[in-house]
Amino acid sequence: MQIPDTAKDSYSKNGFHIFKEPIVDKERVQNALVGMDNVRAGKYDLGKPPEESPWNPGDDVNLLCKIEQPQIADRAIAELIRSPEIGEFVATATGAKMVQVWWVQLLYKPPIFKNEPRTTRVGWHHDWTYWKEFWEDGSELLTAWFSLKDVHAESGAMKFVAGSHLWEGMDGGDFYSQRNTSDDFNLPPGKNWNEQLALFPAGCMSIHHKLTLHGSGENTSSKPRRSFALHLRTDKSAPLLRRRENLTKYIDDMDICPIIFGEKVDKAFA
Ligand SMILES: O=C(O)CCC(=O)C(=O)O
Repeated sequence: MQIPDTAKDSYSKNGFHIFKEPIVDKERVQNALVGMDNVRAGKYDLGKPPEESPWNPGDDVNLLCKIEQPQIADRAIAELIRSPEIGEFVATATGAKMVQVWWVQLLYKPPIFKNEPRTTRVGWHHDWTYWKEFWEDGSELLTAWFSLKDVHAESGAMKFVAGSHLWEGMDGGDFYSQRNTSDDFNLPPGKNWNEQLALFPAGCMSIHHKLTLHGSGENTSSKPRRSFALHLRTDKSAPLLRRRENLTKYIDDMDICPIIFGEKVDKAFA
């Protein structure tokens, strides 16, 4: 697999990059689709449930389904998220010596219900808002958003604001906001709100920096949008030990939080 050499420049300039060629083989993607269906149905072939989640089996199927740490519950999802190809692409774009998955979210966005929009939008936010109390300042953290199905504009695709990872003071976004408006942010002088949709085929992914503003609209297609968000760290990161019991609590468990590129090299593991 040829990794595009534009990835590094594009990621550092825009705060995101879209890999439009399939990254892992079709079989792993197909197996993960079955795994996603099983986890949504409460069937756990690894014998354990996922982490406590905003959506649980039996909840309204017309709502955005977000399930935390599904790889604890399902073997095929665990296989997908440990794909070394994902690690190689991320390392190429970031220059990292190590890439570790530290949290995973299953994201299933159903089509809008009988022309009635439900709460399936994702409001503009950056991820650091939710992570900063668990990681040392300056930690290099990013997300690989991996799609199991083709993503079209009408699927409720991810949108990124180009260059926003370089702006200061963009805290205050809200994942669950249904507003989807840039009015909630004060742009730095001279900066423009340039939204870009992340469209790509099944088996591909986008990556985004912890400070890049992103969100997504509702799914007006006839098919669900099906993806995983892999929250990643590089060797230039360290969890705050006093908060270890929270979002970083699995970080020493290599089954749940596999290193997908390089070897453990940071002070958290010293
Ligand atoms: O799936 C979405 O639309 C949003 C996901 C997200 O916020 C993330 O991966 O950081």
